[in-house]
Amino acid sequence: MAELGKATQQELKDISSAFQVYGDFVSGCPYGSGHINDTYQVTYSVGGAQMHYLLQRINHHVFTQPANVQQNILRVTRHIADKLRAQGVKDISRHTLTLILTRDGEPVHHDVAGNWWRMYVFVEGAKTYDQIQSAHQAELVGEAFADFQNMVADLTQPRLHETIPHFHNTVKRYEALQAAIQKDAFNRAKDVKAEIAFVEARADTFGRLLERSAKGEIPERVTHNDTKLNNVMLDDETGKGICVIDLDTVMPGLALYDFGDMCRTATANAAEDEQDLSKVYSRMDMFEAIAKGYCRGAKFLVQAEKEELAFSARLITMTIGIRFLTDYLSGDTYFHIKRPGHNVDRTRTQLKMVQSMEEQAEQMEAIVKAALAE
Ligand code: ADP
Ligand code: GN1
Ligand code: MG
Repeated sequence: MAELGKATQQELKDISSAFQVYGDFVSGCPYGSGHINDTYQVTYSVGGAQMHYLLQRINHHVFTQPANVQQNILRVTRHIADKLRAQGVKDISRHTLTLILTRDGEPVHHDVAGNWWRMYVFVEGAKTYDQIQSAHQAELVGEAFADFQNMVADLTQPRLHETIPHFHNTVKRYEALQAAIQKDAFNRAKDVKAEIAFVEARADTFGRLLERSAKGEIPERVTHNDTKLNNVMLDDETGKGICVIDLDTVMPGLALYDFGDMCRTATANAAEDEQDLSKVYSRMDMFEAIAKGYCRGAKFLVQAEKEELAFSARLITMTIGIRFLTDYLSGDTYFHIKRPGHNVDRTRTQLKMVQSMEEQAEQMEAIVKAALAE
């Protein structure tokens, strides 16, 4: 798929003027470290005050129906805002994303070049972290995502759009990997033999949650589906997880995948693309803290979900590893990369995390039990 180039100042000015913002455009700059969309912070001078906005080009190669994504996000964010208002929460636009509509009243702007853009209120005084800083922070992250699941739990009818079908279906992700290995379009399979073997050796576990879900033991819920650490904004003063962001994949799914993805990123001792694998392992102090924070908020969990919490961390980490590996073999078309081999580095950290979690599986089960008992 074609890489979407970076927007110029003039383009950012023109595009932001399609939205209901007032005052004078000052500047725009690339923002954040997401792998999918193109994110910009734009600054306006409004009545003499500098105001920031978050402008995003939706990756329409990944989200082929951007209008559906935006319908979901509008619904989800309004639903959360209504709940917060009813609870008397102050500063609602710091506690949920708030879309700024276009001048035509639409939640998305489709430009002449065929790109899809959205604008959000910029959440000030809070930031995202690519790596966990403390166990206390991990606990707050677990709590924030559990709160999010609680808030959207009743958004069942009509069903949200499935913005990416089978998103966390590990069996299908593995099939896609096998197809990419077969094709080996870039003659890269030879570089990742050990990684492929690691994945293949565990293939019999990939259907475990899908099977329990098909049997009705694990319920479908409304879930976030991209609960990596840098998709929650933490307040600069209190450290609390105040705003869950990156809502493109909020749709029906399994709560376990959300829990697993928090553990994948927030228990990691090193960056997702760390090249020194001796630094990469899953930290049990962080796992304990996330499990505590999440279980405190997720009182809705049924028995089968409780049984699979520790396993879900391994499974989702494996799934993301499979996706990075598939993207490497297919020529790096899905995830943004900053260097050749970036997706191999990411694959290796994920597989190392899986191995680390396997080695600590018993401890993880004990931690989950204790967290559920609190
Ligand atoms: P991607 O899908 O590419 O990961 P995100 O929606 O997660 O894109 O945005 C990328 C980064 O931009 C986030 O990690 C966060 O740091 C920042 N960000 C996103 N939305 C906001 C917002 N409303 N206010 C302030 N920062 C934001
Ligand atoms: C992507 O958009 P971002 O960077 O928050 C990806 C996730 C992966 C993650 C790996 C829509 O998340 O599924 O887990 O990268 N998002 C999408 O870091 O594919
Ligand atoms: Mg993100």
